[in-house]
Amino acid sequence: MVEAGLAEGVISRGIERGLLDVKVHDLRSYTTDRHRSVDDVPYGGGPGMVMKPEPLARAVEDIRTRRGDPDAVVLLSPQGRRFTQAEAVKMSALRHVALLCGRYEGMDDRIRTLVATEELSIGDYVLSGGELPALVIVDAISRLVPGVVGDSRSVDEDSFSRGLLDHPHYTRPSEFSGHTVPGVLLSGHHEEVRLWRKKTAIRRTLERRPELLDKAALDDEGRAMLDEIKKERGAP
Ligand code: J9Q
Repeated sequence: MVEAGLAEGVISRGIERGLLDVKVHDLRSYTTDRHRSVDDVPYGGGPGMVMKPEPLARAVEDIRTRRGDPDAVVLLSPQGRRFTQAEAVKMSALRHVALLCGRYEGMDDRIRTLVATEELSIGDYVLSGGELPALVIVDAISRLVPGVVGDSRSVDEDSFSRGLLDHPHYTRPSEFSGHTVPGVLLSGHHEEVRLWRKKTAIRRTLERRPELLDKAALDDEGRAMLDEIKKERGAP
């Protein structure tokens, strides 16, 4: 599943261009028993299986030997702190990150205390394992590595890099199913287009994710727009 995700889109382009180096390690190849067991019954009883610590610890040891010490060993789990764009920015500055994907009901907690340097969650939903969260994190980090995304303006203008939701986008035709494109976008007035996009982004953020505005670093112009929007909407 992870290999399939790495072979597509922005990540595969970054790997092809030598800007990213991503290696997937199969836990089963770090087992020593006949059945190549990566899980076992939980101490204390109960349903489900728990991932054994030894194969994971051996896998990280192998990473240290082959590729040098990682700058972070990240355990993906619903118990982790939330992975945000700010986390992506911090991680994109690291040279080497190891992502540990748990499966089944959980992982022996000594992997967290002895091997992991941090624990991250991509959101509050139940998944079958950490593989898709790991791919999400690789994608978010890869886009921030210079050269991976062709046009760096796309990265700078990306929704969360400004702390706001995006404004709407349109392309041809100018009328589709009876719905037209806002006139200002057809006007050729670059400054008016800039102001419309900024104000629309702020309005959408206020309507859909008001909590983002508390953290967003609005400049004087942005704050004036927010005041205008609130006046237009009337008393809350
Ligand atoms: C390993 N649900 O969920 C959200 N972020 C990470 C996870 C997760 C999960 C199950 C196993 C990670």
